[in-house]
Amino acid sequence: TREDDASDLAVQEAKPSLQAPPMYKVLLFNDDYTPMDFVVEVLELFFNHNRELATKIMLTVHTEGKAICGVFTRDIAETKAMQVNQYARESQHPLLCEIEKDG
Ligand code: TYC
Repeated sequence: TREDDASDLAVQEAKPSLQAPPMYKVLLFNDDYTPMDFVVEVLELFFNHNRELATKIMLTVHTEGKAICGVFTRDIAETKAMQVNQYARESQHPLLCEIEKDG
């Protein structure tokens, strides 16, 4: 309406965002030294997985070389990977976590 056109000059109207944000996989990689219990703890602490799923993901990493821990927007994925790598370093384990664009 003419009133709406006029009020657009002063008021920012909310517009629904139609595009889902790009998603990033957080991957955990196998190594020969990190204890299995530590990897399960990481998956519980940083990804909120229960013991059963954390154990399954850890064993997938152990046998396949890597596995997906979760899929997040870029900022969340980067933060989780940093937190995991920092905790592993502090604990003197070589565990490696990386992110990869989904799709
Ligand atoms: N391969 C390790 C071991 O035998 C266990 C392990 C699992 C390490 C998953 C890293 O991301 C990992 N102790």
